[in-house]
Amino acid sequence: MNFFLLLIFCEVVSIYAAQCPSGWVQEASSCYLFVTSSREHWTTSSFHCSLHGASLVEIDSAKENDFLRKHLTDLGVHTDFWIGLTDDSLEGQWEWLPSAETSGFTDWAPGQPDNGHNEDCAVLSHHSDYHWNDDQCDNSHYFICEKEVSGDSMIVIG
Ligand SMILES: [Ca+2]
Ligand SMILES: [Ca+2]
Ligand SMILES: [Ca+2]
Repeated sequence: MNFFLLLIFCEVVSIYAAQCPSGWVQEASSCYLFVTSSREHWTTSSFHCSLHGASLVEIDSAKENDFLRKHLTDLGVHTDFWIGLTDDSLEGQWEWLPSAETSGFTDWAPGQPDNGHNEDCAVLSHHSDYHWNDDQCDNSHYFICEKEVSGDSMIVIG
């Protein structure tokens, strides 16, 4: 490989490497952080994501849902993860926060959401093959943050 080609190759690598911060996983136009360092209440999880310029994950499509479920299966931590879905403001009306988008795509586990113990926050449920379950918001779980892929590095390279 001559030097010029090597230079192009390195720049292409740096473009892709720079898209998500270290430790985040890129899929389509989003960066995801799977937080398994501490278990937090739903609200605290949301706050932790905001410190990263992100939000709890908002799942818009079957494709995104499949990616997350596969990634959690591959992680092999066998526990629930908070997602950004809540019906805390109006029982039974599920919305994504902070975007306040009403849920379109859903993937509830059979029999869920059941508001079993006044459950107003959603998890990807390990016991249900990472389909969704509503859980009590003050239970402590790992969580997933999501933010848009940054376009800044593209401008620098260009
Ligand atoms: Ca999303
Ligand atoms: Ca509820
Ligand atoms: Ca439930």
